[in-house]
Amino acid sequence: MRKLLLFFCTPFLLWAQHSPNASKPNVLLIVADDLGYGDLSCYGEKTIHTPAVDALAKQGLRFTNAHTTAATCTPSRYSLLTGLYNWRRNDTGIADGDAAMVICPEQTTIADLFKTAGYTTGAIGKWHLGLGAEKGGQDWNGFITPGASDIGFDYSYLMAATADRVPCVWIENQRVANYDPSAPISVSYRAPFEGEPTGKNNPELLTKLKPSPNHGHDQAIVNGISRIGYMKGGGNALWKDENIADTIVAKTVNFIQKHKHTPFFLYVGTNDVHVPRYPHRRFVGKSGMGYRGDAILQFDWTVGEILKALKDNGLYDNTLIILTSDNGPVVDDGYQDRAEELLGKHRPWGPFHNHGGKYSNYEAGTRVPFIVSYPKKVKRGVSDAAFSQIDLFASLAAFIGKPVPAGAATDSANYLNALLGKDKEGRPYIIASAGSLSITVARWKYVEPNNYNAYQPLTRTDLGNYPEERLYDLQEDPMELANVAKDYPDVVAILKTLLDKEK
Ligand code: NG6
Ligand code: CA
Repeated sequence: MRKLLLFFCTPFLLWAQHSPNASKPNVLLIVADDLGYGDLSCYGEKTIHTPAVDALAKQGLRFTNAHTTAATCTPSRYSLLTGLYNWRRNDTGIADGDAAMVICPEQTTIADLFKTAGYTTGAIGKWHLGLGAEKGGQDWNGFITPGASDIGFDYSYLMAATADRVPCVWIENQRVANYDPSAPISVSYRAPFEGEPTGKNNPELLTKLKPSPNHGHDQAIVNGISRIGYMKGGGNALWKDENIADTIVAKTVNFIQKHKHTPFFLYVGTNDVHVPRYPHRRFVGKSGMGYRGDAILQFDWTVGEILKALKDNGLYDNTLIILTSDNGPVVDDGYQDRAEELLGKHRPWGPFHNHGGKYSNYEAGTRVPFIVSYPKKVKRGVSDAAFSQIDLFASLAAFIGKPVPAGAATDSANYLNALLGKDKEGRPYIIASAGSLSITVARWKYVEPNNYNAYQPLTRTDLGNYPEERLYDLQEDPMELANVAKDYPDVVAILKTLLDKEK
């Protein structure tokens, strides 16, 4: 009887498995954290080997000229998810772990777009876009609202901010995962909790990583690592840094399996290679570059596992995969992980300015790895088309044949043809923000003058800020060493006008 049932049902099951997805491809967005242009072997690095990402690049399209809108996480992800420039607001800077939602529920996100198109939507991993209605007002022991579900995500499994910021717990569908009632959670970014050890006062408890001097990661201690901010409680719900990548993989694979019969949009933010870098022991010592290199290998493994899950579930060919990073690389970002001294010949910045990565308006701050795979339609190879993450919203709307909702994503334009490899030029100009704004048209990059700090001594970052206007010829000078503004006043005038028009 069972056999007979199976015989009659099989064609239906096969149909059910393939039919809905055939018309609506899945979209998977993998956003690495602080992964530099030079951190992947498919981007030409000989010092590190990233086979899973390289395999994706090999059968997809690898972009050489793709950009974030900002050189840090919160503003960059804000723009990616909303299609709005972060610099139009003054409150999208690096968010505390108890920050309120940076994207208000009234705004339309890329997740809303997919949800209204009949997709199941998910966000897994690093969030860093605030939770709750007001700073410090979250109920970490109950329902945290508003949250990801209010901006279009049906499912969420998130770290509130970064691994170096409290609270160090996973938040699943707006409640602390594995909540431990015996250890109620309190969080403060103002003052320590009485009786709770801190990295500053109890360095003997820092069994896993010590903070770098003066960075400020010397407050609450969780899992033998001190963090930014203070927290109390958490008990069994506290994460173990060495398991973060495994958790992200497990939740992602689970999501893929669960939704394999219906179309999904999944946003996966890896914790790698953000600080504190404390990879699983499977990866420790494997890169020869210390924890930072090992975290890159862990990232590569993460990608491999996710791709495998897509393949195992028969979804790989029908999933548009985009892999990118939220900002450029940084070496010492707050912990004594020996990243600097073990770097050797590795250049996280690739061909761009040394120490001009994260936080900087030099190319390495905002030009990022960007790989697109969709075996059905994406041309294989390398694309030099100019692409900005700001355009993901409108381009993905076009991909699924939906109009951008009225009033939403007003900075986002449709460059789907660039994503698919049909358009070799891409966006006519790229705007990025880090300190000041810059605009790039073809080989020319103009950076507005400003009076911000030129150098960040803690991370040894050259921020690229100058009191006079700058013009770089990226073709001749990808390191942006020579300011040629005085030699090309006409180019400066054109770029400045174009930028002013956008503001
Ligand atoms: C900085 C932190 C840095 C990192 C960054 C956010 C200090 C001195 N440094 O403020 O360690 O957490 O914020 O990184 O506090 S991001 O990739 O999420 O934007
Ligand atoms: Ca980041």
